[in-house]
Amino acid sequence: MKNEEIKSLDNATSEMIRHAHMLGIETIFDRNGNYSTGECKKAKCNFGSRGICCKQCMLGPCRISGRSLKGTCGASADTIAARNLLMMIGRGTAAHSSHALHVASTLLKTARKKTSYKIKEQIKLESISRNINIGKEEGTDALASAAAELAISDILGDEKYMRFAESYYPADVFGNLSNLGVMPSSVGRELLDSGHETSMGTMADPTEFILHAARLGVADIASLIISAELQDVLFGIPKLFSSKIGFNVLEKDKVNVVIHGHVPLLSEKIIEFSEDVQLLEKARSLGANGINVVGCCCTGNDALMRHGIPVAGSNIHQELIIATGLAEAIVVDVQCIYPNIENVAKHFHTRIISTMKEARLQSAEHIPFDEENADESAKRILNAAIENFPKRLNNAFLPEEKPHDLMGGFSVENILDTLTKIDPEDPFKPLVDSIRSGAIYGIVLLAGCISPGMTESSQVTIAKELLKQNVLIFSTGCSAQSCARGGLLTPEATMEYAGDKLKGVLQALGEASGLKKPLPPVWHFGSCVDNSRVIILAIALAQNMGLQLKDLPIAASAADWVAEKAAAIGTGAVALGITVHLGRAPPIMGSPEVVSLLTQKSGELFGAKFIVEEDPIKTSQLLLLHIRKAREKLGTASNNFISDNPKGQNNEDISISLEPNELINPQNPMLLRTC
Ligand code: BF8
Repeated sequence: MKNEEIKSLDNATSEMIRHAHMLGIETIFDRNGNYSTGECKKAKCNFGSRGICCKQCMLGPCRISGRSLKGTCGASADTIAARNLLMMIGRGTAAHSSHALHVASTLLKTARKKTSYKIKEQIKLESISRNINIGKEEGTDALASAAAELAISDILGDEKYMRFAESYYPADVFGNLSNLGVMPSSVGRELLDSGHETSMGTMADPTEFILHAARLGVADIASLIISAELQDVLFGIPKLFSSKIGFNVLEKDKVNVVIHGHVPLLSEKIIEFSEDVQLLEKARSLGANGINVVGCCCTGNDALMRHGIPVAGSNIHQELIIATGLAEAIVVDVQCIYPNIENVAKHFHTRIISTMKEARLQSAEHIPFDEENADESAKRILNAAIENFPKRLNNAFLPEEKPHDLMGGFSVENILDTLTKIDPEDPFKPLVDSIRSGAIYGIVLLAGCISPGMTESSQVTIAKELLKQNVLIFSTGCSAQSCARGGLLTPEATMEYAGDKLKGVLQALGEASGLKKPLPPVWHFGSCVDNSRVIILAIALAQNMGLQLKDLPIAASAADWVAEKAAAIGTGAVALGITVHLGRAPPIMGSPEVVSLLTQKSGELFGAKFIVEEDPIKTSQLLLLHIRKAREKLGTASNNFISDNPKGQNNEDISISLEPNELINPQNPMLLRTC
């Protein structure tokens, strides 16, 4: 990676990359550089990135070009791109629903007294039970069993519709999706069918592929709901915590245990046993001043939301966390775990410990996690980390930059608690009134990943642009961590970045929540699974405003998305009626038909669509335009209209240079880089 590219990252990351280089360690930043240099500006395969490479069978691999407009079997570019997209979304949905299955199965075993977990949120369990219409069982364990069994059936069963989808989505959305044939039966059924349809010589209709992709997206979001809701039952509803983010949350005098991945079943136990008296004594006997658990990626987000555990880094930082030489153990569960961490660890004493059968690494040690013996698994891992402390090498390094303060742990429940203090009779009223008056001009969810290719944080730029315009920002996943590194998750950020009207709202909410400071302008809702919290909140908001979801002045943005899971969530959100911005085009640009389905026809079908734009400033303008159109329907478009946008225009003048035709033209040089 070139020096000038390193300089354009945040200071701590740049410093850690330089340190890794000095030690001869290769990271994602170098490997990404390998794909951005040479004769091509982008050495990535154009056929793959446009979705028109087909390797379904041994007639190929085939790729669509000026010479061959069809695969050997005759499949068109549209068929190939749509089929590839369905497979991508299928993998994302499989990841999320596997997570949901682990959680549901643990809840079921807990209700049957086969685990050491406890049901922490009886009231939430009752509310979930009412939602999914199983309120007749007697007692907590019976209710928990019934909810868990239903969740498992949603994932593996064969009912007409997923109950968590049918009961959590609004009636109008359910009606529309079922009319379109986009309500999923079970995730397993949908994945089986998609595996069949995408097999060679089966489905060839691009529209049917995309409708199936939407069905999987809808199933994906129902899986997120299952995970987040049942995790709350087991581990508690998130609370507002002040914490920190940055490499320097690792502590030189303590045993550092990094919890990384997505499913918090084991990490909850690791956090619990990090306070175990015997283990702490053992750590002290080996010269450590305690056990310091820190997070990475979404397991980190989850631990932050429920325990205030600090975050060391996001997906792109996992190798650099090891390069500090301070991690005794990196404990991984599933998803977003980059295989090279075990190579980086070879330069240090760090033990990489895989724990779940779905995510074994090539040579890392494996301590299997089994929910029926969760305490033993956690203790074994903590013992391994403690025993590793004296083996720390003499090459520990931390960047100069101190960790950033942040506040996280937003949930539907704690927002409602705060609103109830303002209006006990009608808690949603203050929020609804603020939106109608324009004090909150709109709401944008910044979600998804970050990539090594971005030289500055798109999310931070978008957030700052929107906050000026009094748009409230929700955030999840690595995007929330990016906003935290950009200093946007603090009360002080409200004073610095929010427009005056939004500032007033956040000050009132901060007072009501007992903070004596404003709430931060970016509300960190947790991991990517917790996008479901935002969707549940949006559904409740729509109901309280007497609107459909698709008519709310809200949008979502995955400005730097990387994972298949992001594609699944985004597609599900569009199907539910939430317009989604993507900062990079999905691999579909070789098919005008698929592009049109996702960016135009989806508007007719679902009332929402994908917007693709790389530039963060243009993105904020596009999102504002979307919100403005929604406000026009509310009859409130001119409220609170802002004039201090970058070009000094008022919003009426905002010109959006990315026209739909640009998007659907596969010859668009912006999106089609050739040698
Ligand atoms: O689920 S944001 S890189 S860590 S996929 Fe992964 Fe993307 Fe990060 Fe969490 Ni979400």
